[in-house]
Amino acid sequence: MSNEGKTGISRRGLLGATAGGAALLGGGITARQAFFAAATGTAATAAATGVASAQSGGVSAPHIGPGQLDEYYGFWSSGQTGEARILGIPSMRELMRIPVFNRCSATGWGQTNESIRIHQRTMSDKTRNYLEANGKKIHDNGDLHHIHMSYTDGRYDGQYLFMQDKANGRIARIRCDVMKCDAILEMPNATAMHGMRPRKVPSSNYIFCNSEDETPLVNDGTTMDDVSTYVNLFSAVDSETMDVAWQIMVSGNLDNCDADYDGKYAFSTSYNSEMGMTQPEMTEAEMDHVVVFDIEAIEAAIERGEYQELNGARILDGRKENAAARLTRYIPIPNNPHGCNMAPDKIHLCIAGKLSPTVSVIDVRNLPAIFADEAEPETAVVAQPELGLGPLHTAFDGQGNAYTSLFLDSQVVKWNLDRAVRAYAGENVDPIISKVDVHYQPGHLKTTLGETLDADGKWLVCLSKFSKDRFLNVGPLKPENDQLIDISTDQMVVVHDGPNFAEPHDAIAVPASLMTPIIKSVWDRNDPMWAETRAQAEADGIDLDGWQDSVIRDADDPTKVRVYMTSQAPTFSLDSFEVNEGDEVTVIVTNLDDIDDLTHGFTMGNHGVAIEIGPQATSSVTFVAAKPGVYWYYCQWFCHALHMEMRGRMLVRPKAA
Ligand code: RUQ
Ligand code: CUA
Ligand code: CA
Repeated sequence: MSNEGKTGISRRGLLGATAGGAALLGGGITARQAFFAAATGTAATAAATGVASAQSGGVSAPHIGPGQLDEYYGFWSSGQTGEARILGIPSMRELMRIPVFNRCSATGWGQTNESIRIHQRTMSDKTRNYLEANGKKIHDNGDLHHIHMSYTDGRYDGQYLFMQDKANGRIARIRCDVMKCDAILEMPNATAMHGMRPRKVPSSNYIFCNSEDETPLVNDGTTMDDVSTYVNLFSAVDSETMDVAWQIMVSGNLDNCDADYDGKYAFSTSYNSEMGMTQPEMTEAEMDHVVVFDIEAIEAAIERGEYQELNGARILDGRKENAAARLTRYIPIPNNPHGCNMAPDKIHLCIAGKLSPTVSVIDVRNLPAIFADEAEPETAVVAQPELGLGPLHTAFDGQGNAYTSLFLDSQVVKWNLDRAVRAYAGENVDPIISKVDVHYQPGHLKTTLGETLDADGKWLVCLSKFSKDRFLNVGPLKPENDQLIDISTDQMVVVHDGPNFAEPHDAIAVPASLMTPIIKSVWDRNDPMWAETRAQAEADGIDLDGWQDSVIRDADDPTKVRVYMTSQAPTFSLDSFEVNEGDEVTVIVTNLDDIDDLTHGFTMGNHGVAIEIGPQATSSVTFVAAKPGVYWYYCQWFCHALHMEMRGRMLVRPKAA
């Protein structure tokens, strides 16, 4: 069978198995047109599929009763909301939100000095100046698509969660012991961090991330009109220091990425191999590609000093024209591929075709010969099953099966990897096992532990982009629909609809038994989160671990006042303090309560100031007391029968006229 026949879009492939697809494509329109048409289509079109739903009745949603705990922690991204979320699986109850790239009214994330330091740690002068010009200290938004946990030897280790911000080109880390963000990296030289994965083996020493949008390498406005100066960079972040380890220039753009289970390679899809600047240009070529990165070769090239340094990052050239360096290889893949998912069999990498109805399966054992120029890049592909319309992402059950989301068909298809490989080799076998309707237009889908060697084949969460008629109408802006699917049998069964706010792109599931010993209920008094605040307190002669009720005026700058207080339910140690109009006031609150679930807050009325202080934590906030008068501060986290009485006054004395 010629490669052409397998990769070309056949009429049968386009029609797929669905009536919806047939109706859409009846007029001889292209797959590309169908993709964009269906993305904005109606529920009726999307749901009118020819394949019977596997929902057979008789299987009911898993009931997790009041007071019962879930079996898995689900860590969810939230897209343009910019936060991370924790849901329980299988109950799909939302347990917590962790602000990362967003501002949070409840916790003061983005407002406390501690969180601003995290935001500003690697901020470039360019960003800082921009923010200052707009009266800001941090970006107020983020676009958090992908969230992944750190690995040791291909298994989750419960230490960190990593996530990216496509909007402002950042990578962040959450510490799993306290479930708070503790580091943000503003990526130098590259924009639009999209695909992001930790290395899986031997450990997640690197976080790999893709820049999706092409820009001039030196993006200072001098070569804007010359598109030939545009590049994309693949970056590796040191997961401990949260700084850039190295970057490598590629041909084309980068979309999603993954890493293998041998610690040798990373992979990125590219939908814009054309380097087009308009949508027609980006979808022009029949074939785009996957870039394969040889991690050891890259490390050796860095070691030999073959890099150029720009803004503190070491950059290698992995573009096609530098093939002789053997840092990268480009494997042709049809038509704007998207998802990039490594199977836990350690062998197969699945690339979803998006505009092609196929998933291309790469056998990583074929890669060494391709790097050695002993085989053509296309020989890496060992299967290319036609699965349906708009394949976006693939998940695995650890039993040799794959699950691919079909955006246009509004379905999940279960298929067998081995059968797909045999079919590609000419055997007459059908890789498809079953399909199930989902509601509607699924993006990512995730199986329990499916991105690890512990894939257990129990649950699949399908993150559907549209909910349309599945819930009460709440206005033109509707929730998403995260559906829970039982995959313990060949017949997939949708057991739960989970409405969710904008816009979970991705999720992972981690057994509660792994996380429970790691997650704390009370902070350590010496936590590094407030190390700088502690240093300031020591300089001020304040013991942050004891009772504090001090108002200290800065010796060098008398317009700066630091107000130290403690909180213990239901009181603040200071029931009033006084400052002068125009003072820059820093309030530092230490929560001396040391029991589970006793969070206090500090809200300064009429000042837009509110922060969370967890049990045994210290937190601080700085504002200018620009309004003479009496202002009450209060605790905004319900903590005690006398919570309402947990308040005090700030007296702002008017400037002498
Ligand atoms: S992407 S819907 Cu941002 Cu993960 Cu595929
Ligand atoms: Cu302290 Cu409410
Ligand atoms: Ca393309």
